[in-house]
Amino acid sequence: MVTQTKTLGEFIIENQEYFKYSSGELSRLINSIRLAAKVVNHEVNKAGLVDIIGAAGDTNIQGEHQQKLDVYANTKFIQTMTKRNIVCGIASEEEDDFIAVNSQDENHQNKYVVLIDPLDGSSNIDVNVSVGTIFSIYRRVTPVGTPVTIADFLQKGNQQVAAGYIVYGTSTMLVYTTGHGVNGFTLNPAIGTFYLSHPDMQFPEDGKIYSVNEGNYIHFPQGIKNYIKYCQMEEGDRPYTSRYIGSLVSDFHRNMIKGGIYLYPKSSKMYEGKLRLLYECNPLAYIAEQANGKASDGFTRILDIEPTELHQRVPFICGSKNMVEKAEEFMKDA
Ligand code: AHM
Ligand code: MG
Repeated sequence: MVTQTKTLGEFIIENQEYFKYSSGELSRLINSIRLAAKVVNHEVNKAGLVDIIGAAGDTNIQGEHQQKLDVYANTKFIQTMTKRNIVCGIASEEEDDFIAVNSQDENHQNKYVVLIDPLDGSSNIDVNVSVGTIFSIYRRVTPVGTPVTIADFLQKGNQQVAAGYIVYGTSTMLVYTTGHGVNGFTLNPAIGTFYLSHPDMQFPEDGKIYSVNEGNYIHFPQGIKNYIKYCQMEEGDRPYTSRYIGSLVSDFHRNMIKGGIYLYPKSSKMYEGKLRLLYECNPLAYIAEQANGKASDGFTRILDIEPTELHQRVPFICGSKNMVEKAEEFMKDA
């Protein structure tokens, strides 16, 4: 048997021609994310040794101040992406405002903006549960040659040119799309190379897994309550299985492979929901649609929502197409 061993680097070069603007910049940008992912992965893997080598806030043996992992990941991704002349601005969950990145000649020639959640689910690190990075890439809408503005970041998700995530799990994977399907790459940590392990990933049309923080049930809208009861009902292929890691990337990743639905609805405690539109929901919604899945806020397609602010929250229902449509029916009828 001949096993294919295509690396992420090879895949990026081979698929460059599919990019709408194939100047090579987007490929270089994804390459820089690949590099930062490996550095962050190395640090995340050492997290369990924190008591031995020093907790966040301590000073390590070299006299350097130990950083919290989410701060570390934020710094590494920003540093790596700003070193190349590709990105004109970055927005991050860790930063209150967007960061304007000047090209070396300071002529504002860079064309792309990136929105990123550098380490999502970071509260899970202490208990050795998977965490992830989520990123979203757009072309700027303001003219090249002028400073980047908030308008470059507040674009609808349907304008994304690429999106992806890294899951730091039992193995580390990078999954991304540039609008031509979704491909997953697994890191071989021994040699630091990502290999194509999951070509053309697809959500099964139907699934049997529902993922929601049921502890909040009492605060959910009636439509969501009714849908959860439907999932638990003995009928046909139901009751479904409940699986909730509480780490968005991991829950999404499992549901894409096995078939399932993820719900983070609004509640009487969180009126807008919890998850962030621009760097959590939009990128995962784009990946879901590219993988034959669906993403909605219960009524509207996530990718069609008009953003109004950088850290905006939205209700998020995402996963296998038929399951999301069923949940939307319950929302409409409630
Ligand atoms: P974070 O961005 O502060 O890490 O929060 C996002 C995380 C997601 O990974 C996860 O799906 C969700 O919060 C879990 O929230 P809850 O604990 O309320 O169920
Ligand atoms: Mg987050």
